[in-house]
Amino acid sequence: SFRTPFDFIMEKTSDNQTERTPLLLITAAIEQGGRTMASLLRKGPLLGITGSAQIRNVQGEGVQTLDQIGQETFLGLFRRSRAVLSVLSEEAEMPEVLPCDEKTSLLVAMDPLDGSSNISVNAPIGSIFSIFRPPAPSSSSPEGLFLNASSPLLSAYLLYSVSTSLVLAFSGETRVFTLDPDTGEFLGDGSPWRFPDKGKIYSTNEAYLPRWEKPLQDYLSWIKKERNPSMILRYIGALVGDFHRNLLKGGIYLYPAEAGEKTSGKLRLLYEACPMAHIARNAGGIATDGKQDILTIVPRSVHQRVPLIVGSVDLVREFQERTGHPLSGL
Ligand code: P6P
Repeated sequence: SFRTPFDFIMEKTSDNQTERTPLLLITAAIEQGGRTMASLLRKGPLLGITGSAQIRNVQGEGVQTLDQIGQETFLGLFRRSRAVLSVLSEEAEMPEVLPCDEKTSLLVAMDPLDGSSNISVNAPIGSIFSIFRPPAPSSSSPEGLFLNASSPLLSAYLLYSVSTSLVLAFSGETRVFTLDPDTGEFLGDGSPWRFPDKGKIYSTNEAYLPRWEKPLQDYLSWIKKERNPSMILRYIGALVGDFHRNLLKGGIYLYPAEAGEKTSGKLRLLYEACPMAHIARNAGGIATDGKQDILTIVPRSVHQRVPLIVGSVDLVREFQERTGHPLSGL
C-alpha cells in the first residue's frame, strides 16, 4: 500500500514528539507549495507567467516571473505554518524572520525554483529545501541563525517534470514520493531509496572544461578516453533533474570551481549543495566540494557558493582518488 510523507514523519518521530509537529507542518507546507507550483508550471505559458520579470534578484540574475511566485508561495506557507523561525532564500539577500511558536520552530533554507532558465523551454525544474534546528540560544542575527545551525534535520526537493516528485531525507532515510494530480496526494511505496553504488552516467557542463583546474580536466579526459566501463553524459541543466536521474539510475554530477568568476563554483551551500548532500548521504551516496564532505563544511556567509561533486559512492570515490583527494572513512 502506498505511504505519504505524513506516514514517513510520523513513523520516524515516534520517540521525539517535540519536533514531530513542526516537521509535519513544514512538510505539509512543502507539499502544498509543490501542488501549487506544479499546477502553475503546467499552465504557465497559457497564463503568460513564464516571461522573465524586469526585477533582478539579489544574485543579479534575470528573474523569471515564476521565481517570484515560487518565493511568495513557499514563504507564505512557511509563515502560516507558525513552525518556522526564519527562511533563507536564494531570492532574498537577508533571511526573513517569521512569527512562530518559538520553542519548537525550525529554520528553512530554500531555492524556491531552481533551474528557472528551463521554464521557458518546458524542461524540468525544481524546488530545494534544507531544514535545520536553530542554534541555542537563537538570539543571534537572522544570518547568524544559519551560520551556526547544525547539519540538516530534514532535506527535500520537488521535481516538476513528466510527473512531480517529492524526495525527503530524514532520520537516516531518503524516500521518494510522486504527486497524484487527481487526489493531490504525494505517494510512495514506504521503502527507503538507495543510491546505486555504481553507475555509468556523468552530468556536467563540459563547455566550461577549459576553465577547470588541470586534475579535473585530466579526470574528464580519462572518463572519455580510457575508463572501462565507459560512461555516458546526461545533463539537463537543472540540479534537481540531474541529481534525481542519478539518484535513480546511479551516476555522478559535477559543478566544479572554474578560473575566473566561479572560483567557488556556482551552486549555493545552504540551499543547493547541502540539501542534495544530505539526501545523497541518507541514500548511501556522497557529496564533496572536491576535497571534503559537503556536510562537514561550516558556512561563512548565507549565500556562499561551493563546488559540488555528488552521486554514487563508487563514482565519487573514483573522482576523489583520480584528482588527488582520496576520501577517508568511505
Ligand atoms: P550551467 C541552474 O541555474 C543551476 O543553478 C542548477 O540548477 C544547474 O545544475 C546549474 O545551475 C546549471 O548551470 O552553468 O550549466 O547553466
